[in-house]
Amino acid sequence: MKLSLSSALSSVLPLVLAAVLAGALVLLLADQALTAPYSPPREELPRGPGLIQGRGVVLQVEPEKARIKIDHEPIPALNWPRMTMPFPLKDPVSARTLKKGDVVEFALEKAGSSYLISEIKKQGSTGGPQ
Ligand SMILES: [Cu+2]
Repeated sequence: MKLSLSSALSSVLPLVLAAVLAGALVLLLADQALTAPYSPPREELPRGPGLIQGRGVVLQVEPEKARIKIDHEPIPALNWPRMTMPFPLKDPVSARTLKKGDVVEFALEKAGSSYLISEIKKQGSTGGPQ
C-alpha cells in the first residue's frame, strides 16, 4: 500500500511540478508584459482611493513628535505647489531610518482638515552634506 502510493506520487509529482512551473512562468511573463513600460526600478507605494502620492526631500525628522519636515514637489491632486512643510506621521516608526537629505515618496491620508503621512519610503539621497 505504502509502496504503491509512493510510486503513484513519484509518477505524478513531476507532472504537477511542471504544471506549477509553467503556470508561474506564464504569470511572470504576463506581469512583465503588462508592467514593464510603466514600472520604474523602485518600490511602489500602494495606490487607492483617499491616498495621495507625494515626493520630496527630508529636511528634519522628529520621531518623538511623530513629525517629519519635507521639501515636497508639487502635489497636483491637492493643488499644492512645491513647498516646505511639516507632516504628522501616522506611524513614527516608519520614519525611524530616515534622515536629512533623503529623497522620499510618501502617501498622504486626510485627517480632519489636514493630511498626515500614512506611508513613507526612501527612494534615494540628495547626497549633500547632512
Ligand atoms: Cu505642502
